[in-house]
Amino acid sequence: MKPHEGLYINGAWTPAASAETIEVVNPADEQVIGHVAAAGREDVDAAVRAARAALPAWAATPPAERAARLTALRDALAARHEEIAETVTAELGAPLGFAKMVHAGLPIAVAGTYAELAATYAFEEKIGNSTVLHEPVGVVGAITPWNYPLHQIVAKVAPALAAGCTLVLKPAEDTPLTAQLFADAVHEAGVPAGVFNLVTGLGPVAGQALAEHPEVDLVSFTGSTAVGKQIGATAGAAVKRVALELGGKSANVILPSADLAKAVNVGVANVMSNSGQTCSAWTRMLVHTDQYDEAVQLAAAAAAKYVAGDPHDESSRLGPVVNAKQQARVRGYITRGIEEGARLVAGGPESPHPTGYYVSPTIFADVRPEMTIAQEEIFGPVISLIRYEDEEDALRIANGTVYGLAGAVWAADNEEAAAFARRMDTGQVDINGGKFNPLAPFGGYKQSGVGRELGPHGLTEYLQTKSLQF
Ligand code: TXE
Repeated sequence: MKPHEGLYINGAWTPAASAETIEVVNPADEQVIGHVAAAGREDVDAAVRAARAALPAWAATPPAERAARLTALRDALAARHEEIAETVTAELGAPLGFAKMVHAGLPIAVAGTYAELAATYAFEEKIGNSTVLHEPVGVVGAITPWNYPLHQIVAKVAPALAAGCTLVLKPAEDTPLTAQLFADAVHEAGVPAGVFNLVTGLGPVAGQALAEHPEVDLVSFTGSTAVGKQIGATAGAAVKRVALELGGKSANVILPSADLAKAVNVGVANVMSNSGQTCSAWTRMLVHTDQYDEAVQLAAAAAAKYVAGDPHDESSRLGPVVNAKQQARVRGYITRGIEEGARLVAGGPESPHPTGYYVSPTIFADVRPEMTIAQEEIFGPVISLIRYEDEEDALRIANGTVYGLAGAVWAADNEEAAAFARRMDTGQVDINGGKFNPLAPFGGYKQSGVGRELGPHGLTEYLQTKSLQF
């Protein structure tokens, strides 16, 4: 797509007051593919004022009409399915097939769920002699990352619109073109001017201005734990609502009764997809000591199938990571793993291609739970295989990080796996490879965040409660 020059404010592409721009780079070949405006404080302020002005009318719009706009938004996104996938491939480097199925397909489905929820949600309920009203929180500042450029946007914007909130979105600087496509879809869907506004820009400038803006009632942030803590502190000081979806170090627990080959293969696929840039990825594989050596062999063989290459080439199963900084960071973690004594059984710190920000699919064996690679989020195609002695040991290891976003448990039957999952300190667990549910709440325990996204739980984040006593 050809980038828009300005910012989408009050229903129109508007020139930015700031003269700064951001370069958009294709991580597969390091070529510049466009430039977008880098909003300054003044631009963010204009966008927030537009959202504030549009709030009363949108909040008072009947839910059925908000649902109709969301249906139109889903349709406008669906009409752009191919273009979204191509754009995500160009600015993130995701293999095109995966981009079509997940990067474009998932957010279209999620937009559909909120069209339905807007129409059916009980925005009013009776409790005894009270009528309880679930009202929009107000103006939302949404700050999103680059790893699932459209999904992260839709997971905030769709429930906010369903709730009757107005928004300003600050997407990641690496993937602004997908955000512009989204703004075009919102416009086409007939969402009234000012209800949704887009300010592309840098995190410490536009993102920070949005998070600090006194006219923003709720900040919804997805990104690094470091920035999340800062945003949480700012919001706390202003007694402002905040939702944080942060990092993870999820455990894939393979109990001795499980189908080992299936659990290992699905586990490797889970981390390799999107080049490991998934906050919920099962980056720690926990295997019983008796099955450990076999699991190491299976994992190394599975990783070898992830051929890194041009995302447009159908034989490529692994794209690059998003930028040079992330590539250096991931390679740094691999080096650290070797230095701390983990055993490399696939991949390594060398890049498989001279150009493009590629990282080799990497498997570490003999990882001890306290090692850096078993504690910190790497955000690349790297898996740590950790040995456990018995179930209690597995549970201690699974729960032994500051994070708690997702996880998986495998066993001969679902009940056995679910019994273990109930004891895990984490927000979402897949039982024996459980099927993805776009209505299930997603979010973190511990330092993985505050609040939930998706489905009705995701909608309540954007609502506040008033009770009338009769
Ligand atoms: O994140 P940042 P980065 C993790 C992952 C990754 C690491 C760094 O471990 O390796 O974070 O990624 C905006 N005020 N995740 O540096 O900086 C920024 O512009 C307000 C996990 O890309 O947190 C972008 O829009 N906003 C993750 C968004 O925050 C600020 C997804 C995320 O960028 C800001 C991505 C500031 N001071 C990374 N500074 C997940 N949970 O899915 C930056 N931003």
